[in-house]
Amino acid sequence: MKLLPLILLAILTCDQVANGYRILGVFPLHGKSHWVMQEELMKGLAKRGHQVDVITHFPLKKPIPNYTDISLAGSLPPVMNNLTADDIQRFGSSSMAALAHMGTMVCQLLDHPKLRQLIQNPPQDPPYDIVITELFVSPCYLAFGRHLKVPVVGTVASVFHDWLSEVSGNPMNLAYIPSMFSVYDQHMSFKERLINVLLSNYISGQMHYYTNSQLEFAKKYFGIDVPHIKDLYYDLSLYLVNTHHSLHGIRPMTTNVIEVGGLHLKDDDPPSPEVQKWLDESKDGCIYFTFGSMVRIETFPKELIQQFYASFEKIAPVRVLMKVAKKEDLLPGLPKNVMTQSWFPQISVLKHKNIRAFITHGGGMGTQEAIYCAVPMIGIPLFGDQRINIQNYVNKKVAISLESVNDVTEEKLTSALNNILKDLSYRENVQKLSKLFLDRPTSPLNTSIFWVEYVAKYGNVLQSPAINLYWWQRNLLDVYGFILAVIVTALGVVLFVLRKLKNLLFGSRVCAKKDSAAIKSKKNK
Ligand SMILES: *[C@@H]1O[C@H](CO)[C@@H](O)[C@H](O)[C@H]1NC(C)=O
Ligand SMILES: *[C@@H]1O[C@H](CO)[C@@H](O)[C@H](O)[C@H]1NC(C)=O
Ligand SMILES: CC(=O)N[C@H]1CO[C@H](CO)[C@@H](O)[C@@H]1O
Repeated sequence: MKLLPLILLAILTCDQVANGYRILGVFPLHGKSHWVMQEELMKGLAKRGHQVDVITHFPLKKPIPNYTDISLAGSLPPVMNNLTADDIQRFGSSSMAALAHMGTMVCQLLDHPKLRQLIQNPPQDPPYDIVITELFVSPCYLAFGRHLKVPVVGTVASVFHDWLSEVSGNPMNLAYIPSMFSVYDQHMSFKERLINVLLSNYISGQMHYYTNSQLEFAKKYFGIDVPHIKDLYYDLSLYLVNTHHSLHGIRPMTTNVIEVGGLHLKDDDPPSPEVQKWLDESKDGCIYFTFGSMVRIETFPKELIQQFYASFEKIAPVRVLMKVAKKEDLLPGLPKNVMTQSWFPQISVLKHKNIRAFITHGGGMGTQEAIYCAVPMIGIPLFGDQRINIQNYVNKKVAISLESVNDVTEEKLTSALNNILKDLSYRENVQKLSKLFLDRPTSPLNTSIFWVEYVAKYGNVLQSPAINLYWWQRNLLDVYGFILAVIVTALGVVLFVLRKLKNLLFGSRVCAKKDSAAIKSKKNK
């Protein structure tokens, strides 16, 4: 009788091993905020019993079974805690050309000895079953799939990029889907829709145009020769996108585009005893302030830091926790109600019952953490998609925006802080939004694992047939054009026949009149 559970267990274990895939994770981008999503996915796959090898700039601190790092650490200058106020000014004005150029720089890592070794001698025992890579501005890495003859999964750490719509065949109806670089919501006026169409087509065109030169890497390192960079995207079997309808709106997704927003969210380590004590003793509430993992607040101009200090002093006895990478570079005169640390376990801090608000630059991951922990936000966008992220939360009435870091004054910040602290509607709204965001049939990690295994098992079966059509076929312009031509021709024929009929019926009388008139005028001369 006791044998049955044992047999079942044995079957289950066998099943696990038999279904264990060998997975190559390709994440050569060195931004920490992009990495957190990839890290959770790859760790989750390893815990599930797959053998994962991961190309990354962030090797695991604590090894876990079945997870092997192919570390690129040190091959690019670090960006974590290394972005100054000047860098941000440059980023703020960066073009698609600059973004694509950064992508090309990341493609140069294909020359890294570890990657060359991997490309020339991919493991055979067992060989890879599937490749997972992050999609942003380095499509050259898509060539790994074709090279290893396995399906490719792409992850997207932000909203689905405008330039992926065409290559995935995902419907991007610009009448109600704002471009990722716009600040529109889903209700656009005529003018906004016009700009949205122009902007989205412009950035997609630019991105494909500027990344097309990355074909040279596909050719040099993989021996793959295709006419256009877009051809590499057609190898993608699945897209895992860090969005969710509760936060990013309602939009159609084709079968192989799966929303897994919040994949990186997990409970953190507890804060240090010092921070825990500070939070517990914040009886009047505490504000958490960070510009994320990359930006160094201490490099901002003295005038700006003074505005922050003055505002924080005014809201005392409410306390502030502030992330500062290098305390020694910070302007002296920090108010007594502010504590700084070089790093905080962010989710544990945001979850603390005394936290009342989050001052953020509006990064995709940090704002999701705020929603997860139901904390209202004050946004100070710095660059990239941060403006639209914050605008989106302002529209949902869970955030107040200070528009730009150049506009921050003591008065504006204090007024925003007082609003958030006193007007309870922000808190109520964010609690509702948090529930909408988290209520799912299964976790985003489990959803991702399911679809990765599905594609590993069945191959390229989810792709949209739309990728085989030209844009004008996809929009049925040829069909509508044909119908229009038929209608115009039919109208022409009817008009022609009518005119002929008219001539037949009344033609002789009219001619006779004309003739007699002509004769008369001749006679008069
Ligand atoms: C910061 O980045 C710059 C390049 O932007 C690099 O030269 C420098 O080494 C980095 N600093 C640190 C401390 O890594
Ligand atoms: C995710 O999957 C694991 C393993 O199958 C399961 O134990 C866990 O309960 C799942 N989590 C959720 C939230 O569904
Ligand atoms: C496929 C694979 O390598 N599976 C291994 C995952 O880790 C467990 C525990 O270390 C091993 O028993 C499996 O063989």
